[in-house]
Amino acid sequence: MDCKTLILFLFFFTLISSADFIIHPSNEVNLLDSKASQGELGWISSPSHGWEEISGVDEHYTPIRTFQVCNVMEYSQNNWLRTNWIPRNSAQKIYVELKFTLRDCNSIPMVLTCKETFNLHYLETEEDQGNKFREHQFSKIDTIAADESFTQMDLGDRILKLNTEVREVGPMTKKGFYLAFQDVGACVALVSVRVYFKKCPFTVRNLAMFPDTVPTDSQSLVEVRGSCVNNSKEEDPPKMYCSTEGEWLVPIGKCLCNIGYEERGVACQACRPGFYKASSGNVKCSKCPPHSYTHQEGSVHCGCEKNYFRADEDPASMACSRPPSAPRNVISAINETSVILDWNWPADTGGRKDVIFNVVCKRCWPGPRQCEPCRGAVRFLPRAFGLTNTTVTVADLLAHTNYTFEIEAQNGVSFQAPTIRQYAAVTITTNQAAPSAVTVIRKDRTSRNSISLSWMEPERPNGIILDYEVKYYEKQEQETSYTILRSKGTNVTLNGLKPDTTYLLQIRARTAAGYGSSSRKFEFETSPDSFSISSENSQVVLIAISSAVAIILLTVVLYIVISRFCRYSKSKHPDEKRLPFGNGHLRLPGIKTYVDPHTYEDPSQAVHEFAKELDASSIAIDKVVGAGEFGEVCSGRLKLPSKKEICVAIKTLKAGYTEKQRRDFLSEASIMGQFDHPNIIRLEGVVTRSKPVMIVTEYMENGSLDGFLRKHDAQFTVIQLVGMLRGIASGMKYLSDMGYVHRDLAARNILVNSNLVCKVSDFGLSRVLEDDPEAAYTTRGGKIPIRWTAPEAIAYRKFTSASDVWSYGIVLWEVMSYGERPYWEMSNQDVIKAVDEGYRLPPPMECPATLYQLMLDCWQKDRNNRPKFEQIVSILDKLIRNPSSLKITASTASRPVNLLLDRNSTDITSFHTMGDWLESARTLPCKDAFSGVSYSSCDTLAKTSAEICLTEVRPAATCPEWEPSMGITTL
Ligand code: ACK
Repeated sequence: MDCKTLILFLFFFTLISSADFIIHPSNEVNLLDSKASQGELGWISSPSHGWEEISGVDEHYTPIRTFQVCNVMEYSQNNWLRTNWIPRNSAQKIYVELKFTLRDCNSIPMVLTCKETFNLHYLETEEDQGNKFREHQFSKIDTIAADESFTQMDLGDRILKLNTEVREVGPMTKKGFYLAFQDVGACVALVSVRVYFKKCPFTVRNLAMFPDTVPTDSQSLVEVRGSCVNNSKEEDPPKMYCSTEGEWLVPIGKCLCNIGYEERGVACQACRPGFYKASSGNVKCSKCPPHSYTHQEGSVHCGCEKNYFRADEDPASMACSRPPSAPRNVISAINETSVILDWNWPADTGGRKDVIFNVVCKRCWPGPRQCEPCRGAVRFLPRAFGLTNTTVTVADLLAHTNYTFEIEAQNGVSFQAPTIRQYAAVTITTNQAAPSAVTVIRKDRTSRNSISLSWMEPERPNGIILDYEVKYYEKQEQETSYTILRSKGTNVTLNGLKPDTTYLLQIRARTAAGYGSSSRKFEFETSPDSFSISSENSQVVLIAISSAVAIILLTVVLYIVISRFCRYSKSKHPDEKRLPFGNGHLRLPGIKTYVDPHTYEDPSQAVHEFAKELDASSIAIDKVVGAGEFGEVCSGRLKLPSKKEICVAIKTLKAGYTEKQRRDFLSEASIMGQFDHPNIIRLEGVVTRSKPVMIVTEYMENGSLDGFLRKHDAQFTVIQLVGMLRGIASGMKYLSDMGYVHRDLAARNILVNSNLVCKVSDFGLSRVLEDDPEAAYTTRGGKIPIRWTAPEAIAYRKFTSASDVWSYGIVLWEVMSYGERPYWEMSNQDVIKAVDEGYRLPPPMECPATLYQLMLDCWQKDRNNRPKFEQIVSILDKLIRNPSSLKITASTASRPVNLLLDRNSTDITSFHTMGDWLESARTLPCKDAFSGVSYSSCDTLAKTSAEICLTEVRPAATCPEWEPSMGITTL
């Protein structure tokens, strides 16, 4: 048979392929596309009678170049087809997409060497080697088999099945490479070969431009700094991460449009005429406020119309304004030498609220109108300038005098238009008035029987003073008998007084208008007969004694207050973690609560209360399995009193420890010893009476959960993973019910046994601060494992069971991504910022939508909106009972491009809330049956659950080899 007749020339047939109409994503950059070549491709075929280049047309009748081979009638085929040299550009990871048809061997009669595969090879070189071709230099990428081969029947129907296969090659290091196709006896037609790499394409996010970025071949993300678009500036340095799949992740930071520019699309564009923007920021340009305008583009403010102004402190958004009109309807009420002025607000305040009034006083003379500013001590109440009310009292004017008062209105822009002075005036004449009071009296001389005094004329005599009246009396007489003297001048001598006696005295002036008001009472003493302690001296002594008593009293009071405060602060323990109300709700009576070992005065008392003392001779150490904070962690065996041996982990305290280290080391046992739950690591006992000091716990064959998952990447069913997660949630529910806040819940602190039972561990008191290598110092000084910790705990140390729920969400993500590092290689600072800005980790690959929704619930910013551990356990139970609910995955395609996961707007799943789940699921007869149990499939679930309702989870009977046996086969 002519072998050519076996090959199916594509252009005679209809090609069936789901990939026919694929539009390549914009993040793929072609290095080679055989379909794009119109002429001969010129690839090397060796031997020359092997692969054959053929011109044809594709399904759209576009001319294409193809290669085919079909030497199935001859033995020992080894036909090579090598591409031209393909420059690598900057790519590290290359994708090869092959489209081909392959003939089903069974459908070829009387074949000799028919195969249904061919091999794909590559060779990296620094330069084009021309026609030099040596097979042995090539490395194999893969054997390519067809998903669908065609038969004689298909030939009859003229239908060809087109296969599409994609292979990854990398990391590439040299300047270019060749691909080669090795045929070993198949009947195959290569319809097209496309070679491409992926890049994160140029994009603009938050007004920052991110250039085309080629990812690295490794798992880590490439951090890219964005540059602000024109007319904008950085508010927070913009950054994004380029993933290996050519996707942009986690935009952080942003740029803001400059003043005069607004965000339109992905650019900052100038404000249009009539609009302005006075601040940078992503707000729109605003219309010019009333009485202002701008004819330019990109205005930062609008200018004022004629006769309108803006005060320095006026915001650009405020209308331009003008000075107020004059006050209206001024009225005056004269009382002797005072006047009360009242007026109304101006008819026009100029468009402002900051109107004030100034009162100018002028003294005027009759005749040709002549005025001058008031002099002397005219008083204005409350003041003359800057009045905000429409009234003022002017006092201490001269009697019988003409005054004019000008009341001027001003506002914030009056000083900008000084020529326009708006005021209202009122003229008054004061009445006749008595003189004002004498204020200054001086004692000139004192003797045993007389006192000489002088005084100053009243400030406002209000006329000619006719005389002064001097009234005086003995102080102890209380004004019942007094003496009055009259004096034409401003001095007087009082004679006939008693020696060593205190007198009170008042003076008043008299004019034609009558007496003025009396001065205040002045006190004078006549000289004593002989020397005795003066009243002044006795007063000093009295003051000294009372001050001493007051100081003593104050000291006593201060002492009492300080000592009470100290007692109060001592009684409050600094570490809230250990308070029994850590969960934010009151503990119910009858429920066991966690007791903080710190509350024991002697910590070793706490150890012996909660942990059993073991005899060192009952423990056999086998080998070291790891390093803890205080010393080595070993595996070994413990002989129980029943003589039975169990496998144990032994934590030792290294020699040379301080007393504090010993206390901290044993505090873990004091805490662990209080717990009794299948998902909390069980304490067997402690050795404190001999050295080394040891903590003995149950042995967990598979070690820490994070390492275990990394080692068994993608090897478990979703139900198995959910089973593990359910166990962790159940352990955490127990801890939160006990009032214990863990603070460092992370996959590295979960241990896994041979039955895949997960148990919460790591309870040391100093642990979060010292032990965890993930813990980093926060700005407030504490050390916190940032990636696992809730924002409120990072920001202000609010550690509660709700913050443990946040960490549980991260553990959920770690489990579903098989031990991937949360937030990859992002810095702690970037993580804090991104989380604060609302970004959340994206769903891990193949993660069921319901589990991703649960993660998002755990990562609610408001801790009151996070689920309780009890609800998490119940949700996971229901997912396990209804495995089909785990089939819908939260694919990356369904998540928003910028990973800003707004639950309200993102349709991640067809189930809107976990409540839907709770509604739809049935109740499980044995509620806690699933603690730490793994499930291999839905079919075995019912059986397994029934069994574990009856079976206790026990440690393995014999100690396994250290190399962990996963126990997957038993699942
Ligand atoms: O991941 P791993 O193998 O599991 O390495 C760490 C190491 O000790 C330091 O903590 C292992 N380890 C701790 N406790 C236990 C335990 N109870 N059973 C088995 N391995 C343990 C842990």
